[in-house]
Amino acid sequence: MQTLAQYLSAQTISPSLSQLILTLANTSKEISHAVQHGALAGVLGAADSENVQGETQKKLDIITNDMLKDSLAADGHVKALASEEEDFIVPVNPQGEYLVCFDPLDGSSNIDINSLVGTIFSVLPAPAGEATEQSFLQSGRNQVAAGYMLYGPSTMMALTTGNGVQFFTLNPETNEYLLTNEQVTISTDTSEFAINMSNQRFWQAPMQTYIADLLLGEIGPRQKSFNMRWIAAMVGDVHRVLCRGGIFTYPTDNKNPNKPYKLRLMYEANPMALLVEQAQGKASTGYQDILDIEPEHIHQRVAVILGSANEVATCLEYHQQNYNDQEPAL
Ligand code: AFP
Repeated sequence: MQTLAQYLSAQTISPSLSQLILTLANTSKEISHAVQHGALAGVLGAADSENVQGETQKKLDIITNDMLKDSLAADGHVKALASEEEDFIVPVNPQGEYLVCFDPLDGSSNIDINSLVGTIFSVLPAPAGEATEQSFLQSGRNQVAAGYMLYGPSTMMALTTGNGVQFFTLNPETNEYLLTNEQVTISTDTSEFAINMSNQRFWQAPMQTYIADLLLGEIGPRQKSFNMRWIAAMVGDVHRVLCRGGIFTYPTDNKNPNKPYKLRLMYEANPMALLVEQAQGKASTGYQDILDIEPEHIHQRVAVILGSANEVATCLEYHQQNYNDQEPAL
């Protein structure tokens, strides 16, 4: 089996991008180690702080954020980084060619129940000049690499550099990522959906109607039964969709009028949308492809509907019908 380094050296990508991906991969090995040790390392539980989004931080959110910041600063190719756990962008190396956005520990509310968590990353080209927040405000189509590491029964990495999606599995004996699945493709059709059903009453009409029709099963317009899964970590739900198809959505809701969307564009939706498109799936807000969004700020949130191409297309048909709901401004 090819190691990650061997795989990267065979790709037509710059040596600096290969090095950066290896830096991210090496840091994820340390994160995996910390996650695996859990209570033994005293890393579980909440920290005494909130992030810029007003969410209580877990100790591991802070530890993993610091690990990634330190390793990306040492890498030499990163001009600046943006993290879910940082209020502002962090300038790193004025000579760097790349900007990196990351969610150091997605699904961190799962950490205390020993369930799936992961790291999500997105790499953008750095514009010339001093790095500012404006430098990061590029559409997801500009990403030169994106992926995630999943800390589950085994530690895995999903990666795209624009040449399809590959999965690597961390060999615990050698501490090397090995290529285990090449050119991953998402089945075009599915009978499985992922949504937080407890928010049903807060959704807008298109999603209410779409999910109601799925739940009707054989006696409804879809004329087949659908199964449901919800991991509460996007990284786990998207991994399942890449492995066996499905539709995953975190739609617009009016639970909190000041926060109509949950998932973050720059370090959740964009990297996952690139992986999904590279695996022949679709990723949309309901009204436009996620990768076409021109970001307005680094912590921006968006509605997400992604997965099996035909199922996402069906869901989008509900969004094209004439309901009275207006999509809230981003
Ligand atoms: P945390 O990292 O704060 O746990 O949030 C994870 C997440 O942003 C995303 O990964 C999940 O899909 C989603 O939240 C789960 O949200 P619910 O709380 O509605 O289950």
